[in-house]
Amino acid sequence: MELKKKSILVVGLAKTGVACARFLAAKGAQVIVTDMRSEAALSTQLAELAEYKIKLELERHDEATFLASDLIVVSPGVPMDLPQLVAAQQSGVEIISEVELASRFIDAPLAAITGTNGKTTTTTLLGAIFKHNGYHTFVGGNIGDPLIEVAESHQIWDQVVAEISSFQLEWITSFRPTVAALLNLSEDHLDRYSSYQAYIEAKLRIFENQTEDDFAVVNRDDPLVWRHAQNLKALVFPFSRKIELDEGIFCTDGVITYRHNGHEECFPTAAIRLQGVHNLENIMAAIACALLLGSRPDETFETVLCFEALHHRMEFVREVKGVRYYEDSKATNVGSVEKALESFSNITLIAGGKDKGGSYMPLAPLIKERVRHLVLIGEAADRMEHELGMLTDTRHAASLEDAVRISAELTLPGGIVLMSPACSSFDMFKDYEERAQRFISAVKAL
Ligand code: UMA
Ligand code: ADP
Repeated sequence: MELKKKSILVVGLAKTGVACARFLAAKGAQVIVTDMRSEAALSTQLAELAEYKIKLELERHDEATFLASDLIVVSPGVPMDLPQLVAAQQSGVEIISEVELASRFIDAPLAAITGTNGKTTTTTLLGAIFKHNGYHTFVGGNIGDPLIEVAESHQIWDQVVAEISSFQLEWITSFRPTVAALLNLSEDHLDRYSSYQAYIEAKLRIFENQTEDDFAVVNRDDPLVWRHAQNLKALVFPFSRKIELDEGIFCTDGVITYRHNGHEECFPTAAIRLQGVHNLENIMAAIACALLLGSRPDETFETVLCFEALHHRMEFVREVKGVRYYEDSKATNVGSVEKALESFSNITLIAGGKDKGGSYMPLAPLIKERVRHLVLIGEAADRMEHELGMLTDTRHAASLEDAVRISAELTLPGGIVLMSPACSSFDMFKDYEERAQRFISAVKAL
């Protein structure tokens, strides 16, 4: 792909925009960056670009600049229906996402992981497996380090593992993972998409450019995923914790079995540290990707055995007066909260935050069965009360600290206080990590 002297517009100047602008400028492109934020708000990002010749258009998106560009590279946080993007698309300007740009410069096999939940856990585990197998491995994408850094690094990578969000897939044209995994599908990001179907279609684009030389690792137990896996061009490699498969990976009677081309590998699950049925799914998906891309079974399973749960995903914090406190700040949608509620009983649930537009009703059976008290915070509190409040004792709290205090008063010894919000954190906190730390501090202060 020739970039020299091309006029390239980068939309959004956070992590992705900075990495793209740097990469493109180093390749000799004439780079313009546009962001709705001000120069003062972007001082950190601008400092990172100080040594490059880059034109800035801040606090506005100028349609004329979009239309005059040879290529537009869009950050994931910028919605597809931005009027300036729509106008540029209509006038035939090429528009791509950052992962599309990156993939055009990646030579190594690419394992791409998507799904509503479990992406970060699976991506991290797969990266660890490859590294333990001795591969020089880049791990990035939605997990934190933009994928374009693979190309920027000028290193020769043996494996590239990318966590991929629906946002990143919106502007792909040739992005083609050697192995693409779809872990599950449930409602999320309905503040960005016009419908659940639109979100699903964005996610399914991960398979769009694959051929019969590639693999699609898919959840056989998720009816929606399995239905959409029927017409893929790639070889479908299912995982299941319910049924035995002739080709694929499955878990029965405490043994994970991998079967491919008449070859079989077995791994007993008893000594695995990562707990929960959802994590068993993540583990099987990671093993499948690893073995399909050439990892050795022994090193792969050694990594699985040692792998611990990542922070802020159903993490035990402390026991106070016979009540156990768990923090699940990364549970930002209904699908992940369902897994948390399935893991405990006698629960005081702290939930709420920035509403993403989906329904909370799928939680109703588990709330009714397992949640004794529901303590609500944030912008979503009223809607959650409206949809779930009649099912259990429900309270409102003015802050997270208040919610912890109310929960401590309400919960009897033997009970569980679980913060599993079903919402993003941006109404009250910088991000889910800050929300987690605030919860941990409040619990430690009890
Ligand atoms: N902006 C505009 N105009 C707009 C919208 C946004 O100028 O209309 C600007 C904002 O002012 C801001 C920039 O665009 O300066 C934000 O860009 P961004 O949101 O894409 O932020 P990045 O830091 O580049 O982070 C992105 C991903 N963010 C999102 O998808 C929202 C990060 O995923 C990812 O780690 C990073 O790229 C590296 O690949 C975060 C995320 O929340 C963790 N992802 C969602 C999720 O996991 O649920 C999908
Ligand atoms: P993601 O990167 O997709 O957000 P994480 O691994 O960070 O996934 O986990 C996010 C939340 O989802 C946590 O609350 C975690 O307990 C839960 N979770 C992890 N894996 C799964 C899965 N396979 N199915 C449902 N929920 C999951």
